[in-house]
Amino acid sequence: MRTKVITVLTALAAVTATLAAPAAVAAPDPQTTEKTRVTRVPGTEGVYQYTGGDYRAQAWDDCRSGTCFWTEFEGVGHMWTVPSCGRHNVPGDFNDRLSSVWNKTSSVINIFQDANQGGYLGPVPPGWRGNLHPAHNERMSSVDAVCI
Ligand SMILES: [Ca+2]
Repeated sequence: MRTKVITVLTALAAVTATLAAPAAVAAPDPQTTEKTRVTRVPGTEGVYQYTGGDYRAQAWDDCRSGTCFWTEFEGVGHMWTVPSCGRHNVPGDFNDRLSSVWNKTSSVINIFQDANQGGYLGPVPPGWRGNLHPAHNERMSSVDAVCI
C-alpha cells in the first residue's frame, strides 16, 4: 500500500479568497493554522482523504494536474482526480457529493447526473475552477473527459 502524506498549511482566511484569484499561498497564522493530512485512499485511483483539525483548509494547491473535484465548495473537503481522459463513473464515496472542480487539462470535461454518462448536466471548460452550478451541486455521478 502506497501512502502519500502531504502537509498543508493554510490560514482559514484563505477559504474566502475569490474564485478568480490565482491559487495563492496564505501566510501561516499560528492562531488558525493546523496541519492537514492528505492520504491516498487505496483501491480507488486519484482519491485523497483529508483529515486533521483543519480538513476544510483550501486544497486547490493539491490539484497537481488533470481534473480535480472536491466534496465541498471552494476546493475543500475530499478530493477526487479524474484518472484519465475518457468515461468514468464517480467513485462510490463521491457519488452525489461533489461540489467544486478545477479542470487543469486543455480539454472539456462533461459531467452527468447518472452513472455511465446518463443525464447530461453540462461542460467544465479547460482551465475552469470554481463551484459547480447550484443545480448540479451534489448530483454528479459520471464524467466524460474529452480525449484530444
Ligand atoms: Ca447522481
